[in-house]
Amino acid sequence: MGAQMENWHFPARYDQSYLPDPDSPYWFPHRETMDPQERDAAVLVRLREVMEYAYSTSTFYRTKWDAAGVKPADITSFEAFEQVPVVTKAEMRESQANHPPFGDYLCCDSSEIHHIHGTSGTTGAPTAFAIGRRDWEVIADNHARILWGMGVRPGDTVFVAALFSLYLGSWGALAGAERLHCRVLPFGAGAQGMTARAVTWLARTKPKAFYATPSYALRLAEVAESEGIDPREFGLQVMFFSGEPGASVPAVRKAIEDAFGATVIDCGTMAEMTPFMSASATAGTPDGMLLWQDIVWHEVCDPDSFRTVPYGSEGTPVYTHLERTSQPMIRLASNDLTRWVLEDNPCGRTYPKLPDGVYGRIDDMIHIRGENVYPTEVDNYLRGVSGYGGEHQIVVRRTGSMDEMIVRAETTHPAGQRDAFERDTGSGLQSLLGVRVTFESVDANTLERAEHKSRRVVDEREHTKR
Ligand code: 8LH
Repeated sequence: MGAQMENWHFPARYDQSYLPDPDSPYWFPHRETMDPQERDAAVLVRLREVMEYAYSTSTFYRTKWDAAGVKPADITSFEAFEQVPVVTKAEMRESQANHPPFGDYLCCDSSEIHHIHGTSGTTGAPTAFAIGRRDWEVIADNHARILWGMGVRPGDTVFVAALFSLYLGSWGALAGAERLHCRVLPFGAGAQGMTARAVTWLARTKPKAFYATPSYALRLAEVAESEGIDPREFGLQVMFFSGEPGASVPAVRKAIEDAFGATVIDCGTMAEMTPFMSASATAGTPDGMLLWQDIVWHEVCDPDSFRTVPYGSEGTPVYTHLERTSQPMIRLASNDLTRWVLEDNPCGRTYPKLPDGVYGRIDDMIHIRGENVYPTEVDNYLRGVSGYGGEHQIVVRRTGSMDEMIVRAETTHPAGQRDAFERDTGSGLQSLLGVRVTFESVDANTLERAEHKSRRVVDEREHTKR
């Protein structure tokens, strides 16, 4: 069984010169289309191997599992695996504070480290990611394989329009496209005037594929249009996105498709989980995200018990590396929300799927007057309203003892002619969300646009608590 799976080893080993048959939609036909139960059985053996490796090379996992009474050798069923305590971001921060800079979950020799990345640290102490040299090659292979699934081929030009700094998104996309023998344009993002320059370079190089965050793609379309250039002229065919919800939010997806005339592909787990593209749609199954279970083991779990929920149900993703030897994550809790299904995929891959993508973070969900509001619901709604100006903000504040939600949206309607827009949009939002909404409109192009991930929610209740 395992022997039939192409290049199935731990530690992983891939032939760096391998490319599939040009006519094959699959990079590894067997692994991608095999009976999912057989694949899961091979993964279970692998989970034990990865745990044995982590137990013997890291104090972090040894201490954690000893305290929980978990032994790698006992992981002979998925029920047993679900008893393995999850890793939280707080634990990683603590481990790095006590064992700087990479924490005591660094499982490889520090001489093996090839790249250092990290979180931006805007909301607390940054976390450092150390990625081994061999792991980087394996990540590149995995991402090349997933890009192949999206329809990207050797020789295609791939335009990477995301921050080239600590952020792993851009670097991971670059590594995959390089391994796939593409022509990569590591354009970047975030510097003054760079979006206008991106328009020029896209028009000049006419890439086949493009990578960014979804909000940045919308920003780029606005800038192109303001310069009199139709983004469809770039000739993009595949646009793949990660970093935030958007590519699976129906109205955002449609806005990108309409603006650029390209297929929109959603992908992405977490930076810690690089190869983060292990959740990704494909050319043949472009909606939602497939869980490439032989690269990273994805579970969708109850957020309290961290036991998997049945297919069809909502839960929080929990991720386990199957190939990383530097900082392997074993049951990393994401704090995100999603729903998973296992059904026939049109592309023929036998992976489970997140049909609505990852639709939000548990901690971004706004709890107001007993209701849960997902910011993506507001985004999805506003994009369907005629006269919406393209950007909005959600402010939650406490007035007296009552929580109040204010949605401030841009409109293209001229001042003095906004009454109907304000009334209809406000009442539409209110009935969609089930909470009272104070709706305000502002001029188009006045709210801040994201160059990276959007931050549309301002919860002033947290400030008043401090
Ligand atoms: C997403 C998505 C998505 C990420 N749909 N939410 O871009 C992938 C990696 C590099 C990344 O963004 O990592 P980072 O900065 O650690 O952020 C991870 C979080 O970003 C993740 O937990 C989600 O909340 C969000 N995210 N990709 C919806 N396709």
